[in-house]
This record gives sequence, C-alpha cells and structure tokens, in this order.
Amino acid sequence: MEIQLWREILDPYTLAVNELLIKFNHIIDEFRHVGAYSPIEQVTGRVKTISSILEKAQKKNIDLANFEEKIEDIAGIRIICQFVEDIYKVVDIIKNRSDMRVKSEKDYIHHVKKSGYCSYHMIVYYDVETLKGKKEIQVEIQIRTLAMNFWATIEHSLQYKYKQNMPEHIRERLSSAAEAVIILDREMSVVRDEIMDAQNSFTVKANIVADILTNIQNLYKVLNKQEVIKIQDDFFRIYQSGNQEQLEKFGRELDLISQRYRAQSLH
Ligand code: 0O2
Repeated sequence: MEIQLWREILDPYTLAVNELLIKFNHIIDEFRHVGAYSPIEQVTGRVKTISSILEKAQKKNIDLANFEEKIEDIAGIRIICQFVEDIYKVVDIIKNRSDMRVKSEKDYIHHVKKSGYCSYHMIVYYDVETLKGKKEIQVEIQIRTLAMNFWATIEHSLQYKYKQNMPEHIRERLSSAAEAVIILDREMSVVRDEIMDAQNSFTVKANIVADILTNIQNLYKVLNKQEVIKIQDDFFRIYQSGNQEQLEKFGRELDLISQRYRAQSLH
C-alpha cells in the first residue's frame, strides 16, 4: 500500500486518539474542579505504527483488505489509576457515555494472564467526523493501576528484547514481580480511604488558594494599591500559619468583597 494511502487510513485514528485524550483529561479536570478525587490519574494514547500493524497482521494471519476491522487496537488509549477500585469506576464512566459504544471487554484483573499481565481492556466504537463524513473507529482502552503499568512496561520491553526466547530465570522473576504487584495493589486498597482523604484536602486547599489569588488579582483593578497589598499580606500570614479553617474564612470574606465590587461595576 502506498504511504499516502496509509496516511489517509490512519488520520481518522489520530483524530480519535486526540479527541479521546481531551475528553478523558476533561474528566480529570471535572473531578478536580469540584474538589473531588479523580479515579483517572493520567491518560496517554497512541496510533499503532504502520510497521507494527503489518507485523500484527502477519502474526495473526489477517488479510490487509480488512485489517481495520480485525486489528482492534490501531487506536489505543491507556488510562492509569491509583487503585484497583478506580479501574471499575472508569469502566462505568465509559459505559455510561453516549459517545462510545462498548464492543467487548476483557478483565485481566480477575483473570490474570499466564504471563502475569493484569489490566482491564475495552474495545469501544467511537465516531469521528472527517471531510468524507462520519467514520466509526475502534479504540482499545487499557485501564490499569500505576503498579500494573510499571510491570507491563518492563515486561513489554523484555519481550521486545528477547522476542520468543525469554530466559526462564527472567520469566520466573517477572512472574513473582507480578504477584508482588497484586499484593501491592491490595495493600494500597486497604489504605485507600486515608490516602484519598489526604489528597482531597490537598485539592480543596489548592482550590481555595487559587480562588483567593484570582480575587486578589481582580481587586488590583478596583482598590488602591495599599489596600490590596494589605489583603495580600493577610493572605500570606494565614497561608503560612497552615490553618485551613482560617484560610477558608478568609477566602469567603474575600469572595464577598469581590462580589460587592463586581455588583458596583455593573450599576
Ligand atoms: P502492543 O505492542 O502493545 O500493541 P493476544 O492474542 O492474547 O496476544 P489480543 O487478542 O490482541 O492478544 O488482545 P489482548 O490480550 O487484549 O492484548 C492486547 C494488548 O494488551 C497487547 O497489544 C498489549 O499491549 C497488552 N498485553 C496483552 N498481554 C500482555 C502481556 O502479557 N504483557 C504485556 N506487557 N502486555 C500485554 P499487542 O498488540 O500484543 O502489543
């Protein structure tokens, strides 16, 4: 196939990956903006390279005439979560969306692969708009914890290095490392509530500080400089004291002052 034709075929996949990255990152933002814990820690995406499509087609005996249907992971999204519980929350979020239709799912967390591989896979249909009209794209979404991702990344590069001939002692090491990953994730789940509380209060504080700074910035436009500098000094003093209650009270008072000036400027 000509390189130009490949480009034409793969372009909508690039569009799908880019759109989905924006959408999943937006989910993270939505959680954080309301001061809530996001089940998605980070998201990455890629379009399979031409050489790796050809390699997979050859390995699985796929006719190039219908490789778009048979190779389900030309577009791939990887979602990383902190805890195993988060993975299933993300699965529910995806199932409830109207812009993705689930084709199939594989739960390699409850059914760990022989290699030790753990992850949750979904194949979804996602529509993109191109100059030629609507195109339905298959996207593979891999959802896993940070620990599962660490293992899979190392194992993947070892697989690449050794091809089919991974030495037995390395395979054994990987197998016990996979067990350690399962234990680590289980231990983390036990302390999940405490970790989440700590993260939530960090996010709440960050949001309060961001609001205060925006208000101070806006007050520069309406108050005289001395008055704003005094507010700023008060803020630094309270911030340095580390007293969250006082910070919240200060934030509320500053909100009222800002609202008053906003109302005045409207009249
Ligand atoms: P790449 O290079 O990541 O794109 P199978 O027939 O069992 O090999 P299948 O039916 O294509 O796999 O689907 P499956 O099992 O859901 O695997 C799809 C993808 O999951 C793989 O893509 C890998 O990215 C990942 N994966 C599956 N098993 C393993 C494993 O044992 N170790 C690691 N590190 N990753 C795994 P590709 O196309 O194989 O490779």
